[in-house]
Amino acid sequence: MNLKDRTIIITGASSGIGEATAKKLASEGANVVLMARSKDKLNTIKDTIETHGGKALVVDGDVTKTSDFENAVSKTVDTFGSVDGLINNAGLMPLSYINKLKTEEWHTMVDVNIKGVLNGVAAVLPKMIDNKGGDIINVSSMAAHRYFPGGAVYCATKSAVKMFSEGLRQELTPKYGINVTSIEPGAVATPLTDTITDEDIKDNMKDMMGMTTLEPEDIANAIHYALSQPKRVNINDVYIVPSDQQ
Ligand code: NJP
Repeated sequence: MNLKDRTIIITGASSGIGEATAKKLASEGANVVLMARSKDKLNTIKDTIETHGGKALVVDGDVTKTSDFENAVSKTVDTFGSVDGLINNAGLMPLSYINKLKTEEWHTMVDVNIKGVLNGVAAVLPKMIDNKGGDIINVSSMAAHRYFPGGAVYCATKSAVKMFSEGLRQELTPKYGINVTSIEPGAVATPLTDTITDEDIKDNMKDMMGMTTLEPEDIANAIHYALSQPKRVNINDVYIVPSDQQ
């Protein structure tokens, strides 16, 4: 399906996968709505998109705040007239070993990685139901398939996103024509690991230097693939890892 003039909100659009996805979808003709907390970065990305002939709107917001999502949907409708898609991509990964009891970081991951996704869905759903269709793409992780050291809470949040996506699909796709996809990437070269404070995990990360990673554009292409299918096709899951990763 052609993305021309479809309006898609992308959370976590200020860097990494979200930024690459915004640029890709805009280059395919979509109106993209860039949501994150870093307004300056979003404005720079919007300028780049517009320089290349695309259309973008910046709405700074925190996905943990329902009012920020409501504001994003309202500004989107005011500017472009509808909301056709939501990419719940914002996320954090402050990995730590459980015995360090970094409980604040656990709660932040639950708030952003899980509740942020729920807030996004709650904000767009009434419009999509009225429109009799839409696309919801949730960025989960290979962490939904397997645990890795220091990832107990992160893996739990991404498992929740994967299973929530399946529930959404079963309840919304046949009844309302809202297609739902869970994207499950392996390692991607982004600043995601910058939030790690556990020194033991940081040491482990040094051992992983040199490991092959995907580029954010690889995930953007997977998201574009899911979005551009004919309406009758629902891509349930995209599990995408570097070719030398087990
Ligand atoms: O990371 P990064 P990625 N409210 O750090 C935003 C998943 N994933 O692109 O608010 C709103 O470049 C933050 O923006 P800002 C991962 O779990 C990745 O890799 O300005 N936005 C930034 O734009 C995540 O779900 C890998 O700080 C908030 C964005 O989130 C998604 O991919 C592997 C926010 C993070 O961008 C994108 O992450 C995998 C808030 N409260 C899954 N908090 C990987 N990179 O290897 C953060 O399996 N953001």
